[in-house]
Amino acid sequence: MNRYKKILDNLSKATSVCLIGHIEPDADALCSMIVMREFIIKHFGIKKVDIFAESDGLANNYLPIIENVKINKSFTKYHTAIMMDSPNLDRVGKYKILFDKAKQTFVIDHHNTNLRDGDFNIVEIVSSTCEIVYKILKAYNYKFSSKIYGKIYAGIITDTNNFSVGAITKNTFKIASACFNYIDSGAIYNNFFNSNTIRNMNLLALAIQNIITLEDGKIILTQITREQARLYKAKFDDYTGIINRLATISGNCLVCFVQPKDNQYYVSMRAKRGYDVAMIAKKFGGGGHIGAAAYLSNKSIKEIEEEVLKEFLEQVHQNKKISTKIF
Ligand SMILES: [Mn+2]
Repeated sequence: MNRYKKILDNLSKATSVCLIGHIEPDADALCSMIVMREFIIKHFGIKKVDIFAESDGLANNYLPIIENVKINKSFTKYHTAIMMDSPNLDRVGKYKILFDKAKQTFVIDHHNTNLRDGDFNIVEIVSSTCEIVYKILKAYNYKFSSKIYGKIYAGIITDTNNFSVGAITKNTFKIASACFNYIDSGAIYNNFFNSNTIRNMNLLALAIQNIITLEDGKIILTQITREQARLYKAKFDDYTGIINRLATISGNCLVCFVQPKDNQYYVSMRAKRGYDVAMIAKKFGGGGHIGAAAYLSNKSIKEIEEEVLKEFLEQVHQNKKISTKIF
Protein backbone atom coordinates (compact mmCIF):
# COMPACT_ATOMS: atom_id res chain seq x y z
CA MET A 1 0.00 0.00 0.00
CA ASN A 2 1.13 3.53 -0.75
CA ARG A 3 2.86 5.09 2.28
CA TYR A 4 0.75 8.26 2.15
CA LYS A 5 -2.47 6.23 2.10
CA LYS A 6 -1.30 4.07 4.96
CA ILE A 7 -0.99 7.20 7.11
CA LEU A 8 -3.81 9.34 5.78
CA ASP A 9 -6.48 6.64 5.64
CA ASN A 10 -6.66 7.32 9.40
CA LEU A 11 -8.50 10.49 8.39
CA SER A 12 -11.58 8.38 7.68
CA LYS A 13 -12.06 8.19 11.47
CA ALA A 14 -12.18 11.96 11.79
CA THR A 15 -15.42 13.80 12.49
CA SER A 16 -13.86 17.24 12.15
CA VAL A 17 -10.41 18.39 11.04
CA CYS A 18 -8.40 21.53 11.61
CA LEU A 19 -5.42 22.41 9.44
CA ILE A 20 -2.90 24.61 11.25
CA GLY A 21 -0.17 26.58 9.50
CA HIS A 22 2.78 28.56 10.86
CA ILE A 23 2.50 32.12 12.19
CA GLU A 24 2.34 34.68 9.37
CA PRO A 25 1.59 31.96 6.82
CA ASP A 26 3.30 32.25 3.45
CA ALA A 27 1.97 31.15 0.08
CA ASP A 28 3.19 27.56 0.56
CA ALA A 29 1.43 27.23 3.93
CA LEU A 30 -1.82 28.73 2.64
CA CYS A 31 -1.86 26.91 -0.72
CA SER A 32 -1.06 23.53 0.83
CA MET A 33 -3.78 23.94 3.47
CA ILE A 34 -6.43 25.16 1.02
CA VAL A 35 -5.75 22.24 -1.35
CA MET A 36 -5.61 19.73 1.50
CA ARG A 37 -8.91 21.06 2.87
CA GLU A 38 -10.69 20.49 -0.42
CA PHE A 39 -9.20 17.01 -0.70
CA ILE A 40 -10.27 16.01 2.83
CA ILE A 41 -13.81 17.32 2.34
CA LYS A 42 -14.29 15.63 -1.02
CA HIS A 43 -12.35 12.41 -0.56
CA PHE A 44 -13.18 11.60 3.06
CA GLY A 45 -16.60 13.29 3.11
CA ILE A 46 -15.80 15.24 6.27
CA LYS A 47 -17.90 18.40 6.48
CA LYS A 48 -16.06 20.38 9.10
CA VAL A 49 -12.55 21.12 7.85
CA ASP A 50 -11.18 24.49 8.94
CA ILE A 51 -7.94 26.37 8.51
CA PHE A 52 -6.03 28.26 11.20
CA ALA A 53 -2.93 30.44 11.01
CA GLU A 54 -2.01 33.29 13.33
CA SER A 55 -1.37 36.50 11.42
CA ASP A 56 -1.07 40.26 11.64
CA GLY A 57 -3.24 40.46 8.52
CA LEU A 58 -2.65 38.67 5.24
CA ALA A 59 -1.11 40.48 2.29
CA ASN A 60 -3.50 41.26 -0.56
CA ASN A 61 -1.75 38.92 -2.96
CA TYR A 62 -2.61 35.99 -0.66
CA LEU A 63 -6.35 36.62 -0.96
CA PRO A 64 -6.74 34.82 -4.33
CA ILE A 65 -5.39 31.66 -2.66
CA ILE A 66 -8.02 31.67 0.06
CA GLU A 67 -10.99 32.77 -2.08
CA ASN A 68 -14.01 32.49 0.19
CA VAL A 69 -12.69 29.95 2.70
CA LYS A 70 -12.93 31.35 6.19
CA ILE A 71 -9.62 31.33 8.07
CA ASN A 72 -9.50 31.13 11.89
CA LYS A 73 -13.08 30.23 12.77
CA SER A 74 -13.81 30.52 16.46
CA PHE A 75 -14.14 26.81 17.08
CA THR A 76 -12.12 25.32 19.88
CA LYS A 77 -12.13 21.56 19.47
CA TYR A 78 -11.49 19.31 16.48
CA HIS A 79 -11.26 15.53 16.35
CA THR A 80 -8.18 15.64 14.15
CA ALA A 81 -5.47 18.27 13.75
CA ILE A 82 -2.99 18.52 10.89
CA MET A 83 -0.04 20.88 11.31
CA MET A 84 1.23 21.93 7.89
CA ASP A 85 4.39 23.68 6.67
CA SER A 86 5.55 24.14 10.26
CA PRO A 87 8.63 22.46 11.76
CA ASN A 88 7.35 22.50 15.36
CA LEU A 89 4.42 23.48 17.56
CA ASP A 90 5.98 26.77 18.69
CA ARG A 91 5.80 27.99 15.10
CA VAL A 92 1.99 27.81 15.07
CA GLY A 93 1.55 30.20 17.99
CA LYS A 94 -1.80 30.36 19.73
CA TYR A 95 -3.43 27.65 17.59
CA LYS A 96 -1.15 25.05 19.16
CA ILE A 97 -4.06 24.42 21.55
CA LEU A 98 -6.14 22.90 18.71
CA PHE A 99 -3.33 20.41 18.10
CA ASP A 100 -2.98 19.62 21.82
CA LYS A 101 -6.73 18.96 22.19
CA ALA A 102 -7.17 16.80 19.09
CA LYS A 103 -7.68 13.02 19.35
CA GLN A 104 -5.32 12.31 16.48
CA THR A 105 -2.62 14.53 15.02
CA PHE A 106 -0.70 14.67 11.76
CA VAL A 107 2.27 16.70 10.57
CA ILE A 108 2.86 17.39 6.88
CA ASP A 109 6.01 19.42 6.34
CA HIS A 110 9.25 19.85 4.38
CA HIS A 111 11.58 21.59 6.88
CA ASN A 112 14.71 19.68 7.82
CA THR A 113 14.38 21.03 11.37
CA ASN A 114 10.98 19.31 11.80
CA LEU A 115 10.44 17.78 15.26
CA ARG A 116 7.78 15.24 14.16
CA ASP A 117 5.26 16.34 16.79
CA GLY A 118 2.34 14.36 15.32
CA ASP A 119 0.98 10.88 15.95
CA PHE A 120 1.60 10.55 12.20
CA ASN A 121 4.30 12.51 10.40
CA ILE A 122 4.83 13.04 6.70
CA VAL A 123 8.10 14.94 6.68
CA GLU A 124 10.13 15.08 3.49
CA ILE A 125 12.96 17.45 2.71
CA VAL A 126 11.60 18.72 -0.60
CA SER A 127 10.93 22.13 -2.19
CA SER A 128 7.68 22.90 -0.43
CA THR A 129 4.73 21.48 1.47
CA CYS A 130 2.79 21.88 -1.77
CA GLU A 131 5.14 19.36 -3.41
CA ILE A 132 4.17 16.79 -0.73
CA VAL A 133 0.46 17.62 -1.07
CA TYR A 134 0.71 17.07 -4.83
CA LYS A 135 2.12 13.59 -4.24
CA ILE A 136 -0.56 12.79 -1.64
CA LEU A 137 -3.39 13.75 -4.01
CA LYS A 138 -1.79 11.73 -6.82
CA ALA A 139 -1.57 8.69 -4.52
CA TYR A 140 -5.34 8.92 -4.06
CA ASN A 141 -5.93 9.48 -7.79
CA TYR A 142 -7.66 12.71 -6.80
CA LYS A 143 -8.95 14.75 -9.72
CA PHE A 144 -6.96 17.99 -10.03
CA SER A 145 -8.69 21.21 -11.02
CA SER A 146 -6.72 24.03 -12.66
CA LYS A 147 -7.01 25.88 -9.33
CA ILE A 148 -5.26 23.03 -7.53
CA TYR A 149 -2.48 22.95 -10.13
CA GLY A 150 -2.09 26.72 -9.76
CA LYS A 151 -1.84 26.55 -5.98
CA ILE A 152 0.69 23.72 -6.05
CA TYR A 153 2.78 25.72 -8.53
CA ALA A 154 2.47 28.89 -6.41
CA GLY A 155 3.70 27.05 -3.32
CA ILE A 156 6.67 25.66 -5.22
CA ILE A 157 7.80 28.92 -6.84
CA THR A 158 7.41 31.02 -3.71
CA ASP A 159 9.24 28.61 -1.39
CA THR A 160 12.08 28.14 -3.90
CA ASN A 161 12.25 31.83 -4.84
CA ASN A 162 11.36 30.80 -8.39
CA PHE A 163 13.46 27.62 -8.55
CA SER A 164 16.63 29.13 -7.12
CA VAL A 165 16.88 27.98 -3.47
CA GLY A 166 15.75 25.18 -1.19
CA ALA A 167 15.50 21.43 -1.65
CA ILE A 168 14.84 21.47 -5.40
CA THR A 169 15.06 18.11 -7.16
CA LYS A 170 14.25 16.69 -10.56
CA ASN A 171 10.84 15.83 -9.12
CA THR A 172 10.16 19.50 -8.26
CA PHE A 173 10.56 20.35 -11.94
CA LYS A 174 8.48 17.31 -12.94
CA ILE A 175 5.61 18.49 -10.74
CA ALA A 176 5.92 22.08 -12.00
CA SER A 177 5.90 20.68 -15.52
CA ALA A 178 2.76 18.62 -14.78
CA CYS A 179 1.07 21.83 -13.60
CA PHE A 180 2.18 23.88 -16.58
CA ASN A 181 -0.61 23.17 -19.08
CA TYR A 182 -3.33 24.04 -16.58
CA ILE A 183 -2.02 27.32 -15.20
CA ASP A 184 -1.04 30.86 -16.16
CA SER A 185 2.52 30.68 -14.84
CA GLY A 186 3.21 34.34 -15.71
CA ALA A 187 0.18 35.55 -13.79
CA ILE A 188 1.12 33.45 -10.78
CA TYR A 189 4.70 34.75 -10.90
CA ASN A 190 3.48 38.35 -11.11
CA ASN A 191 1.06 37.91 -8.24
CA PHE A 192 3.80 36.76 -5.88
CA PHE A 193 7.01 38.37 -7.14
CA ASN A 194 5.95 41.64 -8.78
CA SER A 195 3.65 42.78 -6.04
CA ASN A 196 5.70 45.14 -3.88
CA THR A 197 3.90 48.04 -2.25
CA ILE A 198 5.48 51.49 -1.92
CA ARG A 199 5.79 50.91 1.83
CA ASN A 200 7.54 47.64 1.09
CA MET A 201 10.04 49.46 -1.16
CA ASN A 202 10.54 52.23 1.42
CA LEU A 203 11.39 49.65 4.06
CA LEU A 204 13.76 47.94 1.62
CA ALA A 205 15.49 51.30 1.04
CA LEU A 206 15.85 51.72 4.78
CA ALA A 207 17.24 48.19 5.19
CA ILE A 208 19.78 48.92 2.44
CA GLN A 209 20.85 52.17 4.12
CA ASN A 210 21.39 50.32 7.39
CA ILE A 211 23.64 47.62 5.86
CA ILE A 212 26.92 46.67 7.49
CA THR A 213 29.22 44.38 5.46
CA LEU A 214 32.05 42.28 6.87
CA GLU A 215 34.66 39.83 5.57
CA ASP A 216 34.89 41.45 2.11
CA GLY A 217 31.13 41.52 1.70
CA LYS A 218 30.66 37.84 2.52
CA ILE A 219 28.57 38.85 5.52
CA ILE A 220 25.71 41.32 5.36
CA LEU A 221 23.83 42.49 8.45
CA THR A 222 21.03 44.98 8.55
CA GLN A 223 17.90 45.86 10.47
CA ILE A 224 14.89 48.09 10.81
CA THR A 225 14.56 49.56 14.26
CA ARG A 226 11.35 49.77 16.23
CA GLU A 227 11.40 53.54 15.78
CA GLN A 228 11.76 53.28 12.01
CA ALA A 229 8.98 50.68 11.85
CA ARG A 230 6.69 52.99 13.81
CA LEU A 231 7.49 55.88 11.50
CA TYR A 232 6.50 53.81 8.47
CA LYS A 233 3.55 52.11 10.26
CA ALA A 234 5.05 48.82 9.06
CA LYS A 235 3.03 45.60 9.36
CA PHE A 236 4.61 42.17 9.14
CA ASP A 237 3.86 41.67 5.45
CA ASP A 238 5.44 45.02 4.57
CA TYR A 239 8.80 43.33 5.16
CA THR A 240 8.07 40.52 2.70
CA GLY A 241 10.89 39.87 0.27
CA ILE A 242 13.40 42.28 1.83
CA ILE A 243 15.71 39.48 2.95
CA ASN A 244 15.61 37.89 -0.51
CA ARG A 245 16.50 41.23 -2.13
CA LEU A 246 19.44 41.67 0.24
CA ALA A 247 20.61 38.17 -0.70
CA THR A 248 20.95 39.32 -4.34
CA ILE A 249 23.93 41.56 -3.47
CA SER A 250 26.95 40.18 -5.27
CA GLY A 251 29.55 38.26 -3.28
CA ASN A 252 27.52 37.67 -0.14
CA CYS A 253 27.49 34.28 1.59
CA LEU A 254 25.43 35.02 4.70
CA VAL A 255 22.77 37.66 5.21
CA CYS A 256 20.85 38.62 8.34
CA PHE A 257 17.90 41.00 8.54
CA VAL A 258 16.29 41.94 11.86
CA GLN A 259 12.80 43.45 11.94
CA PRO A 260 10.43 44.29 14.79
CA LYS A 261 7.61 41.81 15.38
CA ASP A 262 5.21 42.80 18.17
CA ASN A 263 7.38 43.11 21.28
CA GLN A 264 10.09 40.90 19.81
CA TYR A 265 12.38 40.85 16.82
CA TYR A 266 12.06 38.54 13.83
CA VAL A 267 15.48 37.49 12.57
CA SER A 268 15.65 36.22 8.97
CA MET A 269 18.79 34.77 7.46
CA ARG A 270 19.91 33.59 4.03
CA ALA A 271 22.93 31.46 3.14
CA LYS A 272 24.64 30.63 -0.12
CA ARG A 273 25.77 27.10 -0.96
CA GLY A 274 28.23 25.74 1.55
CA TYR A 275 26.75 27.74 4.42
CA ASP A 276 23.93 26.82 6.79
CA VAL A 277 21.51 29.17 8.53
CA ALA A 278 19.04 26.46 9.61
CA MET A 279 21.60 25.38 12.20
CA ILE A 280 21.86 28.93 13.55
CA ALA A 281 18.08 29.47 13.63
CA LYS A 282 17.61 26.17 15.45
CA LYS A 283 20.24 27.13 18.03
CA PHE A 284 18.22 30.26 18.85
CA GLY A 285 14.81 28.54 18.92
CA GLY A 286 13.72 28.94 15.30
CA GLY A 287 13.83 26.80 12.21
CA GLY A 288 13.95 26.69 8.45
CA HIS A 289 16.13 25.40 5.66
CA ILE A 290 19.89 25.38 5.13
CA GLY A 291 19.61 28.37 2.78
CA ALA A 292 16.77 30.27 4.45
CA ALA A 293 15.83 30.28 8.11
CA ALA A 294 14.43 32.51 10.85
CA TYR A 295 13.82 32.87 14.56
CA LEU A 296 12.06 35.16 17.00
CA SER A 297 14.05 36.86 19.75
CA ASN A 298 13.42 38.83 22.93
CA LYS A 299 16.94 40.30 22.86
CA SER A 300 17.95 43.74 21.59
CA ILE A 301 19.02 44.30 17.97
CA LYS A 302 22.61 44.75 19.16
CA GLU A 303 22.60 41.45 21.06
CA ILE A 304 20.92 39.62 18.17
CA GLU A 305 23.44 40.92 15.64
CA GLU A 306 26.29 39.97 17.95
CA GLU A 307 25.07 36.40 18.35
CA VAL A 308 24.40 36.00 14.63
CA LEU A 309 27.70 37.58 13.63
CA LYS A 310 29.60 35.19 15.87
CA GLU A 311 27.98 32.24 14.05
CA PHE A 312 28.47 33.82 10.61
CA LEU A 313 32.18 34.51 11.25
CA GLU A 314 32.69 30.93 12.38
CA GLN A 315 31.20 29.61 9.13
CA VAL A 316 33.11 32.06 6.91
CA HIS A 317 36.40 31.14 8.59
CA GLN A 318 35.72 27.41 8.21
CA ASN A 319 34.60 27.68 4.61
CA LYS A 320 37.56 29.04 2.72
CA LYS A 321 37.38 26.73 -0.28
CA ILE A 322 33.88 26.76 -1.68
CA SER A 323 33.79 26.31 -5.45
CA THR A 324 32.56 29.36 -7.32
CA LYS A 325 32.31 27.45 -10.60
CA ILE A 326 28.94 27.85 -12.27
CA PHE A 327 29.33 25.79 -15.47
MN1 LIG B 1 7.08 25.92 3.03
